[in-house]
Amino acid sequence: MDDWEKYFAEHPAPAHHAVACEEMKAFCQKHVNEKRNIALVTSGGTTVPLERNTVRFVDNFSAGTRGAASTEYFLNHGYAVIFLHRDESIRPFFRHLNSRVLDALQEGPGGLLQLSPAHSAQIRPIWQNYQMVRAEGRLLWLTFTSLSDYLWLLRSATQCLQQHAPKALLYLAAAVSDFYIPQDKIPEHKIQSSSGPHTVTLQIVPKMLSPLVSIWGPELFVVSFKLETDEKKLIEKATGALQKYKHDLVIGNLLHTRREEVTFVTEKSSSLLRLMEHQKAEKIEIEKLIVEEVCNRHRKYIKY
Ligand code: PAZ
Repeated sequence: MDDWEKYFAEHPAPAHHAVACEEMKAFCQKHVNEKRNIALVTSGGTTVPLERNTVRFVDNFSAGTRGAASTEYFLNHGYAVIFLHRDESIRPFFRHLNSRVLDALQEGPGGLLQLSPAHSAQIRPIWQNYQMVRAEGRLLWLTFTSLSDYLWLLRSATQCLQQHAPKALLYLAAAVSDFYIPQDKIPEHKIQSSSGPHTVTLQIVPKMLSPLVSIWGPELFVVSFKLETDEKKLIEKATGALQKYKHDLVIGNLLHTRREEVTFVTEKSSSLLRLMEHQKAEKIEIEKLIVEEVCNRHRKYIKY
């Protein structure tokens, strides 16, 4: 048995997994019938529980901005999107309102709260877009919290999309933990500080890109992201991933500059994509440019 098979054998499927699979199947079938391309966008960080009745867990920085913004741009390009995201992470469309909803409201006739004219003008196109996407049933929301929930959904989504290759792509922007605690080493109940210092040994998560590319979705257009903090390592690690897993594209980014620049790495070349000053001033998001480029490359892949 391969390491990844052992991982799935040791970790039960999340609750309602069968329902999520049925939803994905129906969603894909609908959009294949309507001759649409489909993108799976993964977004946000995974948790690694330290207890079975989880009070504490290991987490990471990702808020899901990249995945949520990219989802909107794939939808703008006519794609249907499966948005596989960390529960409570940033969500497409809603992200434009969440943090400023109270500032955007004012009292209207009869004491009813309504959006101020300025906010209303800003939100209207987003709201219209959202309503259109809803009416067309082009966005499927699936949530995960733990690493194991994420991996189960990722495998099922990839297998489902494989039926629709080459018109389906994977855009793996989630920040997935590289470490986990084996099931038999996780205590049932809350770890007690009265027992003294607690040592946890984290095991390496099997590299799921390997079965993903070679077994679950061999004909899909697969884009993975690589995050580093050390600039010197980025291209080397991105190229290494590409050579090892043989998928289509790695998008490299650095923690502190990820909103402004990314590097597209393929087997043949690497190219930097950086927001220009005027684009920053116009508040253009880098995800708009990333998704444009990914869609171009996917179009060529489909024609091939
Ligand atoms: O979620 P966010 O917008 O804060 O960050 C996006 C990101 C850095 C998690 C993403 O661009 C990325 O690099 N994901 C893959 C991380 C990795 O496993 O290397």
